[in-house]
Amino acid sequence: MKNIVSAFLVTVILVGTLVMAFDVRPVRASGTIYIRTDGSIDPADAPISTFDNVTYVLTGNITSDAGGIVVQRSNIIVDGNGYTLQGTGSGIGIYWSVRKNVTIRNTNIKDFFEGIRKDYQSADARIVGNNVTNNKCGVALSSFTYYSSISGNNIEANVWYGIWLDCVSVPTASGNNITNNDITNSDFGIWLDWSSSNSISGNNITDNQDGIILAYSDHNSISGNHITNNYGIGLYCSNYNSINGNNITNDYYGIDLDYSNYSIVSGNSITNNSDGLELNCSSSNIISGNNITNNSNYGVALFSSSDNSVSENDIESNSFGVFLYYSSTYNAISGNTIADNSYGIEFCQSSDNTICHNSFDNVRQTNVIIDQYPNIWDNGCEGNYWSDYTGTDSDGDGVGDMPYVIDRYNVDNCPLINRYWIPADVNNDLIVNILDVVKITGAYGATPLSPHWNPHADIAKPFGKIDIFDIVLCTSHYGQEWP
Ligand SMILES: [Ca+2]
Ligand SMILES: [Ca+2]
Ligand SMILES: [Ca+2]
Repeated sequence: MKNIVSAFLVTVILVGTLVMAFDVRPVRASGTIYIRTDGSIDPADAPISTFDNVTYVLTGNITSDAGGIVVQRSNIIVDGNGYTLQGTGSGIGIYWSVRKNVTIRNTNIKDFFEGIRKDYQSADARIVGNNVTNNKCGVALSSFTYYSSISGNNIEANVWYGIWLDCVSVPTASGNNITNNDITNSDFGIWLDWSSSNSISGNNITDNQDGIILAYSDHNSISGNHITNNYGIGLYCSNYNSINGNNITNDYYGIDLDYSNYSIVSGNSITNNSDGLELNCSSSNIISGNNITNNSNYGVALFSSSDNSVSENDIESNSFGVFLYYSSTYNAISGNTIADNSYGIEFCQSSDNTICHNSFDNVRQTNVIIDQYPNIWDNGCEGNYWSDYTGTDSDGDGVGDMPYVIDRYNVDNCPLINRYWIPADVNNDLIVNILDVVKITGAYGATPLSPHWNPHADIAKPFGKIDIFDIVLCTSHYGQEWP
């Protein structure tokens, strides 16, 4: 009996020492911990302390087989202090609704159904520097949640969504910033549903199934993200979005717009994906200044997509540089470098597109593949540069003497002798010098009806007249050479 009591006491002391040594005071709350409206913590013995009813600091790990923490008080900070809020696969790690100005920081949140959820009319939240892992959904913002930020979090291995902004009606989650998070190993890195005017910037989005998806979501900005080893950025029925300066590599597709209009895609690096940039049934978008290289299938592909502008992009070393398919019409493709692709540009059942001022120099000189649907290949005085053009330029105006004939419905009447680079190179000889100035002064004062009119010299506004502004633009580039 004495030995049994001794053993029991030793065990008690040992366990007590271990608990003190590791400062582990687990709360196995079958229930949930509440931060009540009056500032109290319920249950009172939960490992959370506060001195001012503003900052609530975890003092130990918490395990819950229901919801973890429910915030019922506005204007507070929950600081995890590096401790872990551990779930058992259901419930929500930290939840609040109709509360303003709540900050959640430095908390490890794992194994819940949802890691963090803030609901209806909860503005000014800050979700900062947390580890949110192994939940079904990492961070969820729902209806009417405004002016909140999700930044600097590690959001990893959440089964469905890393970050999910959702709502069932408009206006929805508006004006939220999602910045500088690491988001990995989810089905969807970031998903916006019916969510407008949000900013997604500077995130590392890696090894998810999909990187960023917008559905029915307008006026969002997606910029400066690194998106690797997922599907890249996908827009579905989403308009007026800006996708700028992202680095999208080793994804299945780089950027995919489906039924999405009036968006601007600029300054992105879209490399080493299967498809670079794809538009399906999407109109009036601007695709400009992107680097679209080394994609194994298409560089830029338009399917049943019209009235888009594709300009000033480097489209190089893809299988197909530019691909227009299924009644893609009235698109303007201008000023692009389309080089070293297996095929430069291919058309299928697509007409009335304007292709001008591009530079075509592709593998085995397969610059164009076309199927007798007519398109426009020059602007009346200048067309494109073709690496396989063999004509001469007897009058030295930079335009070849003979047209570049693709088929009888597709003719570049004004093929350029050298690649088009800047308007100031009036005679297209790859240097801006006195010869260009002379071309402009020779046409000075002319309008299109004048005998000495020279359309190549009309490089600056007002267009339709050669005047001092054309000379000023030219001389401002004086001495410049390609490249
Ligand atoms: Ca000529
Ligand atoms: Ca020149
Ligand atoms: Ca002018």
